[in-house]
Amino acid sequence: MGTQGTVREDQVVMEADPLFERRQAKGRAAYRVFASTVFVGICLIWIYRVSYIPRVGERGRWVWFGMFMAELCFGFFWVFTQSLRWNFTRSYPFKHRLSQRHEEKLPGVDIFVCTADPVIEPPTLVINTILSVMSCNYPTEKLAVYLSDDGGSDLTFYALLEASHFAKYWIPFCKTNNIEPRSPETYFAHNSNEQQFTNYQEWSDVKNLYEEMKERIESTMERGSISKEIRDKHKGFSEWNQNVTKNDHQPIVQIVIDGRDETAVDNNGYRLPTLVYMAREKRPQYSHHFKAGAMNALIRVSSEISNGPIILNLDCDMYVNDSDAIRDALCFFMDEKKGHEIAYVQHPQTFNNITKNDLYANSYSVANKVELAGMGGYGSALYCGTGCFHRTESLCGNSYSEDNKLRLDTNYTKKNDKKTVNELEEAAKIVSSCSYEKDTLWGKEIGLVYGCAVEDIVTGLTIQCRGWKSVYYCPNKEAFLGVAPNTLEVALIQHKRWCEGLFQIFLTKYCPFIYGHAKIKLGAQLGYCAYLTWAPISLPTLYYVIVPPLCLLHGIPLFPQVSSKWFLPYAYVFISKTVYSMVETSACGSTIKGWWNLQRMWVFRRTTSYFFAFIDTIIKQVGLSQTTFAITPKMVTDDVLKRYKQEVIEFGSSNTMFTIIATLAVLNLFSFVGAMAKRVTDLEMDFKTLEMLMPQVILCGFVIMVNLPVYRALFFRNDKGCMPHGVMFKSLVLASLACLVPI
Ligand SMILES: *[C@@H]1O[C@H](CO)[C@@H](O)[C@H](O)[C@H]1NC(C)=O
Ligand SMILES: CC(=O)N[C@H]1CO[C@H](CO)[C@@H](O)[C@@H]1O
Repeated sequence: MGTQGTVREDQVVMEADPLFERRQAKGRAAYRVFASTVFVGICLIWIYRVSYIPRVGERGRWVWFGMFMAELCFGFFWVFTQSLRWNFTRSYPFKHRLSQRHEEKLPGVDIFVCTADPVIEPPTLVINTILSVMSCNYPTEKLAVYLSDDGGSDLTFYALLEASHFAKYWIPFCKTNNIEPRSPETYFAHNSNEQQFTNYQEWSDVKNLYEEMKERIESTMERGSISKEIRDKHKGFSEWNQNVTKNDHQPIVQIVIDGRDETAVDNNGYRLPTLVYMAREKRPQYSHHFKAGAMNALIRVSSEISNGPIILNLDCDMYVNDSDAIRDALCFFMDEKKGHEIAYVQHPQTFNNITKNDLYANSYSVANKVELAGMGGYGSALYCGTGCFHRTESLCGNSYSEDNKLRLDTNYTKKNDKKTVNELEEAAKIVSSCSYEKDTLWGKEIGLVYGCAVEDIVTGLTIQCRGWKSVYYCPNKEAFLGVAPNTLEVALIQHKRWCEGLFQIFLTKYCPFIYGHAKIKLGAQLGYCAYLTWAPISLPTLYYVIVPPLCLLHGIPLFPQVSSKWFLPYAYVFISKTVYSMVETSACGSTIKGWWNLQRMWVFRRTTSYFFAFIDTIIKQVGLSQTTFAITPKMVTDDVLKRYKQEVIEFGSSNTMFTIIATLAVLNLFSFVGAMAKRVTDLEMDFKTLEMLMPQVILCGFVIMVNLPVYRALFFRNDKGCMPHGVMFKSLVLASLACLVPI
């Protein structure tokens, strides 16, 4: 009888409208036909290379083999990128249905914010992120916000305390006036015209409070230490004695706001969310495993304190731009039919400081709107390390099973209700100590995986291989906005780090073809490889921007002549790929100039970041060096910022990457000019040779066009962001030497 009741209830639920739905993109069949024709073109190119190898003793025989290898690599890489487009689907949640059906039993959500250095990531940035999540449209007693401070800095702790006081004004202000976005810095920067606001007095009071708080934090930052007066106000400061340094200190856990406490209320009398500061123990003799280590410590600390079944993981510079973001994500987890399979819901990484034409190609609009959605279509969305909602149990190493169906509803939070704040803090300190993970599966099977510079991607892969599905959700209104690099150097260094980690995955046991074999779909395995093989694709790219121009200079043709039928596949593949990417990028909201900037960044990244990453990964694989982790600075001088806003590329440093960029640009220019000069002077060069060199002239011309800003920075600019003279000198010498090498 009891069972019958359950069955009936289930049926009712089954018939209810789903909380989310997936729709396949229109025009998929047309795209597949188009992609197939390009593939035929690629095969013809391969056939041409194999059938026309120069005979032994003829010039350019070895160069020809190189061209074949390069085109083979490009072809395979293209196949990988196609799997991202083959199965393109989009997901749509219905949050009003969630509110109707589940408002009373919404699960607890633990939000993890990670910061690593108070100077590179200023505390004002961090607390803006924290305040934006604290004021989300979600029952506050079910929210718990955790800040992991790997800088172990009392300055960050101080900023968090200030934020906890300001939150009492900010949360009710946001909720009663329904303002967006809820990061005070962004809100006040975009709404300086208070006239529109009905309750002007309240508006200006809150604004003043914010400005004053920011002022206090910034002056404390400048002083570099906390005054005695402030220290005496909170017991937490006693943790920072003279022995505490960034890389050597005891575990510090402070519950700044205890969400269970009935007196912890905002100015309207509503309960505040829990707010916790954590600096896990650091000792020089223990590896701390960078961000993955911090995340794992947060998983354990949160399980002692709030124990929410859902985790949201954000970078410290990533504020919430849509206060309904949590509800949107929960639609996926709480869907009665499919929700129990879902391990995580990844949002795109988007940024609020992209210039109009996206100078450094940081918006990743195509990746965000097309490629990652394509991975989501296989149920294998990538975990990108920020803007991701996780089901706690899947992150903790559990495999997928049918029983997960009921788990979200269980009220986890009850477990800790009896403990005092002190007891909770002590328990949390134990689990955030260095030795806690010794001889456990943390970092291997539980939590985020250690030993990789892109711990997020590999962790996502392991979760999928345990049978879980993951969702990629790209809303029209961006839910989370971060800060993108605004200098070329930082943009390239960031890519190098990603690319290194990605290639490392490819070379280890986590290679999707092996690790994911029979566990994730073949399309997803190929899709992963479109990212994991960034590093090796640098080699054919370098070959293509060095060898054809040099051969042009020396009069060695490498492509079929324009009037030959073999020229057609080259022309077709090149033109169709270019036009398609232009259309795709524009459809994703980019300008044509933005597309052009993307082509340039694509050459820069592949010839520098990816190449260095390739070399470093190989060196690491043979055991000559260790993983390092560079945090990318978010703040730059006004001068640099001005150039960024004007979209002038910043080269002002002697990084080896810039020498490579400059050398390649100069080399192509020399070859082009040299070849033209020869044509004018050398009357013997017959028409046929000229026609045969034409494709190389086009290729070389394309590289020169892409590099126009580089020539400007080398020879015409004189601001601080131009190429340093040393770089100019080196590039001229290297390019001249290369032109002299006999082929
Ligand atoms: C962020 O939120 C604001 C306010 O709701 C909105 O106008 C803006 O379009 C959002 N930004 C992005 C990039 O979606
Ligand atoms: C933190 C940061 O660098 N923010 C900048 C992002 O870019 C815009 C211009 O597009 C600047 O106004 C911000 O200051």
